[in-house]
Amino acid sequence: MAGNGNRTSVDDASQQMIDHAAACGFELAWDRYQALLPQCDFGKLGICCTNCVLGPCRIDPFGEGAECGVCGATADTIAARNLARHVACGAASHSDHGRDVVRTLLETAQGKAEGYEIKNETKLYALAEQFGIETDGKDLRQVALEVAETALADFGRQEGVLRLVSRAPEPLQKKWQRMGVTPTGIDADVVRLMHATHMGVDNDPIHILKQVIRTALSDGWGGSMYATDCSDILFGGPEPIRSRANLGVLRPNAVNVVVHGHEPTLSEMLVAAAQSPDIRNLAEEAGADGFQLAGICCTANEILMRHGIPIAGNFLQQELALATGAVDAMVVDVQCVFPSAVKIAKDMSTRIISTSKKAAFEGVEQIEFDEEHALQSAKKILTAAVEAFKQRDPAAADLPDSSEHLVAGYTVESIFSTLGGTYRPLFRPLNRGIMDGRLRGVAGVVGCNNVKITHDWGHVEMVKELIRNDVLVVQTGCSAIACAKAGLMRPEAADLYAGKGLKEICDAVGIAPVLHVGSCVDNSRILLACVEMVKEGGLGDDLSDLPVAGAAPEWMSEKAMAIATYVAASGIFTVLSEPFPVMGSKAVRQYLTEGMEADFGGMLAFEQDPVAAAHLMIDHINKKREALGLTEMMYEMPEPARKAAAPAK
Ligand code: SF4
Ligand code: MSK
Repeated sequence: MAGNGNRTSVDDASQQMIDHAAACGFELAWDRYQALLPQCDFGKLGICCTNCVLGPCRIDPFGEGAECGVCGATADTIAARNLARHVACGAASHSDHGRDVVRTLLETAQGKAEGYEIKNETKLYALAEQFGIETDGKDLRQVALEVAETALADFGRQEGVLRLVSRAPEPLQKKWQRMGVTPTGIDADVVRLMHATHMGVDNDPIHILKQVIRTALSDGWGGSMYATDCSDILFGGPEPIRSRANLGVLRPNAVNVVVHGHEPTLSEMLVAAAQSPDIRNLAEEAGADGFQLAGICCTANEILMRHGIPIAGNFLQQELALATGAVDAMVVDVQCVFPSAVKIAKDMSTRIISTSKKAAFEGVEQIEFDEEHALQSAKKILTAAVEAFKQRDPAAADLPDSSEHLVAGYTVESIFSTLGGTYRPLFRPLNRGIMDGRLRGVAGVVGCNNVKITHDWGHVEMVKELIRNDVLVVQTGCSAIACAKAGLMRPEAADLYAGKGLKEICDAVGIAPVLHVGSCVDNSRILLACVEMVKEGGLGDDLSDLPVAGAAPEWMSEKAMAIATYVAASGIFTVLSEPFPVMGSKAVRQYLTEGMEADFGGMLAFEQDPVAAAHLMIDHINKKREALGLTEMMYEMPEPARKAAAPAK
């Protein structure tokens, strides 16, 4: 495992629970990983194909065995096709989430979705205007109906161009046209990509990669962007809000309900139901000190951003939360939920409640969430949690007493008002900070946890190194949760960790050096913040001109592969810890890490050491500054915090 000495996690609360789990005999993801070693090298290199039953075929990377599969497919074709299937799945996951939010907006407009209302009229009207929908003389519901129908049509669009593509700067749209990768329709692009990977269809690795890029773009500038926009319309646009993060937010005497997964429609309603008098009475009658709602993974980020509901933990803390014995209900929907949750909860009073029509867990209670009767579904879930609380053995619970303060809730709109100061509503202070050399640039650091790297180490080390070098950091997903737990999202973090220039900006506008911008689908907010930086002027004409970079220092999911691909194809240099499983193909590796830059202005790099990766990003940002003629920084660059770690074995 790459990382920090003998620790499994750099987070003390997590390390405490990992040790506790070992003492209790609970098996965790790290144990299963060790039991699986050595993992298959053909899989890692992406040169095993199971796309038809003439195989499985695997190519010898050293040229001593088979050079191609039974059908003649080479390592290049196989690796590109495997990547295509991963990205198709990642894009489908974000986009199916986005579709459900749009459908909830539609049902709300039709008066069919109990308990939901349109909370952000400004964003609704902005989207209506972008779609060219006439709003004069129409009531709010009618406008919402037409917006939702127009957005849904983009999911089923068969030809033409995805509507939100027009938000990208024109030079970028032209690059996409030239390369033949402009997204058409969210569903159709996934289907076409899957078709391309069928045995005997697309065999040219670079041609396959172009199709991969088109589908990834239909996620970033389509499915994910719709998920964010329509969530903001329905549930309200986030504003900066204080909260806390880590397992210590769970309370010994409360009915602890942990929501885990991704879709915000149910969790929004759980927040409302937990405040209703009848449900609060139920908890009191059971002897509880109310409800404690907390989140894991991206559902956590959704309700943190809009309601300040605290975060229990990130991806690799899902089993640790259960191991506390203090969780009464873990309410799960889709994506990133370990099947193992059932095993850990089995011997406890904890109820795992599965709520999505799309996912079932063997042996798990299903309370299917129904948008038409959302409040009733939420109350039923909380009632089950109260029943579990009554069964909880307080003596068996072991809760770490640790959580950290944070500020979350930044969006393109709220960054406008926070950073805008006297210049509201402009990105001018941000651009000016970069131009006058107080800020070196901006980095988006996102993504998961991975058992191959000490838990949270990659995120925290990378982000500390970036802010020390005057790079403002924006974050989503489990990476945001890692840095929140490490105290990097408190305004005081600027004094402790930021370089002098960044600290001056943070002090002037009262922000932390690390800004939480939401869940995985909210990476679309980062794209749009970059668009606003270009529009503001002085930093070039395209996203690829900006002194910005992206990273996923502990990524693990297929969604992360889709995200990294659309970010790079939008012109932004992006560093990932684990290499994509394509390294068995020279052609695919070279295109992703070199060739892409000439075509799109952005490319990928793979570097497991987070400090070395941060310096790849800083070098890139410096290169972009130089191209813009911004060679002077207000303060000198500090010495690196430490030497890069030796490459992981
Ligand atoms: Fe083998 Fe070709 Fe079938 Fe893949 S598609 S399993 S390489 S025969
Ligand atoms: S939840 S995709 S582990 S960021 Fe979005 Fe975290 Fe990665 Fe899932």
